[in-house]
Amino acid sequence: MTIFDSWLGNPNPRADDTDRVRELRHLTSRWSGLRTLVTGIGLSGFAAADALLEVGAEVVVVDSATGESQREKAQLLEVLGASVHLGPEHVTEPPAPWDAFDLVVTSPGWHPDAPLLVSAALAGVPVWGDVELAWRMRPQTGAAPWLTLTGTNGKTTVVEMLASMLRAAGLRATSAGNVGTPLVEALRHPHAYEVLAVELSSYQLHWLSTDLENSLRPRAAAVLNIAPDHLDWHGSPEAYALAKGRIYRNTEIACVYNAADPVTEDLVREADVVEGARAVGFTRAAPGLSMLGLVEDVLCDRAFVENRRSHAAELCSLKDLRPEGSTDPVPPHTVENVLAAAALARAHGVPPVAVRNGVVGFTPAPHRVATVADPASTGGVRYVDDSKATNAHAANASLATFEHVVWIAGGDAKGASFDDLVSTHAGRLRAAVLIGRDRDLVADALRRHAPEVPVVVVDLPQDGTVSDLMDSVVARAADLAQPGDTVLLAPACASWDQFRSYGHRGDEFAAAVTRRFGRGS
Ligand code: UMA
Repeated sequence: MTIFDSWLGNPNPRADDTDRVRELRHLTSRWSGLRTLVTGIGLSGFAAADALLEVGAEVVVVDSATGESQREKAQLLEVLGASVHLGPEHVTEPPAPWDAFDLVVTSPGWHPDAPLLVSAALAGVPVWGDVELAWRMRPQTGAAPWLTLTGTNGKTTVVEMLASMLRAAGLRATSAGNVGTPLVEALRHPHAYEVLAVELSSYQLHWLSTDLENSLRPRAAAVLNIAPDHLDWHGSPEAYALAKGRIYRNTEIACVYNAADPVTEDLVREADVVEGARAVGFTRAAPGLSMLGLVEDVLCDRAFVENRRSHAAELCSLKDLRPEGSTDPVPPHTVENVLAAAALARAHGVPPVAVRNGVVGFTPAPHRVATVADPASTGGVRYVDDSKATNAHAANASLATFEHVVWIAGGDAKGASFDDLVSTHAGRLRAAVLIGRDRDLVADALRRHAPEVPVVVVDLPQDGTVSDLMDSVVARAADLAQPGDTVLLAPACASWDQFRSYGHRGDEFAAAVTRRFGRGS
């Protein structure tokens, strides 16, 4: 038992795998007749139920919601042979006595304290997440290796960049996992992939099996960074970090860590890995032995080269990280993201030229430090959408990119505090415009650590829409900004209290900027 299992075992009891499920290692006849309860009919639950039905398992699905999308998916699964129960009354007690089930497969968003999952543990029924299920359902021969990554911030960017590098090397590759495509779905793709770039959330890592020997075995694994997040789900920063650290278990070739984030290196040290697996760091400084890093403006590799004592491979330059024609500064975390993706790709044998081509051919997803209006069209102020900064750690990275900032912040804080963030950046804050349910937490931190900084609170107008809200936010920010400043939407909070998603929040911000400054922005 590792430190992770002992820690995670206590607050959230889990039943060990039974003999019946321990033998489920590949797509063999043993799956047929397996009696499963799938909790959740979202992306991962639907994909898990579908895959289980295809291999002949008996499948019961429960979900507390009864909306149109749940009902449509329920109908489809029922046609395929599942029994589906929707509604809050079905997620407290099992639909039949527990001895009618061999295995529970849970969707990652289900909290470990969910009554049904606690009840399964007490009855000795193992609970796997959809990632464990996908791993066990890989074909016995020729299965694509997994390059896995997790972290508080940057996961989706890095996993897409990694997939881009793998494809640039001529490999049939895709991104899967928390990024959006459930892993069981990626596995069943008609043109089998040669390698998978896998993003794992702390929730998904929590729900890996307790049976280390048969569980996930990544070719290479990375933790990008660890900062407090999802504390309401995991209960403590330690439990969150340890869930993240599970990604290194059974790693075959390289455990990739962030040299600037000692917790990630500690997690490598604690991990049970395959003999011969190496620790490989990435750094924004000159790389030491077994590291990837930056020398002047060149990103280079001193880990996966021959003669690494005296030699480094050139991967790409800082210029390659900017969009064509852009003179925007390269945010420090972008350098780290590229190095992390490159480390995983290099562990899989991708040549330096493909790393560079993968970087150049990569388009970042929206709402990540994206300029939505440049100074020429607004009287000298840059407007930047980093709505994806849904926690303090991400907001820290984007605030660090700009010199003078009118900061738009607030939303659902998910149990976090903002003292470190505000005290670190007090000197660069021109003003703050605060929104959302937990804006007082941000305001309190500003009062404590940046009392000189003007703070404006903007409420959702009565009977108004979020577009009206964003119009006021942009108007107040524009009044406070001086030429040369950046108005930065980097809320350090989730968006769910007022918006459908961080994407919706960012779109509303960009639309409000366009309404104020016109299309040329
Ligand atoms: N449900 C219940 N009871 C509960 C909780 C949920 O009945 O107590 C039901 C909901 O009504 C819903 C279903 O379960 O029908 C949703 O399950 P889910 O929340 O696990 O979501 P999925 O649709 O299966 O999507 C999940 C990931 N969601 C979460 O982890 C919350 C998706 O990550 C992922 O893309 C998808 O699997 C495919 O792998 C999203 C996410 O927000 C992007 N992740 C978090 C993050 O990145 O911070 C971790």
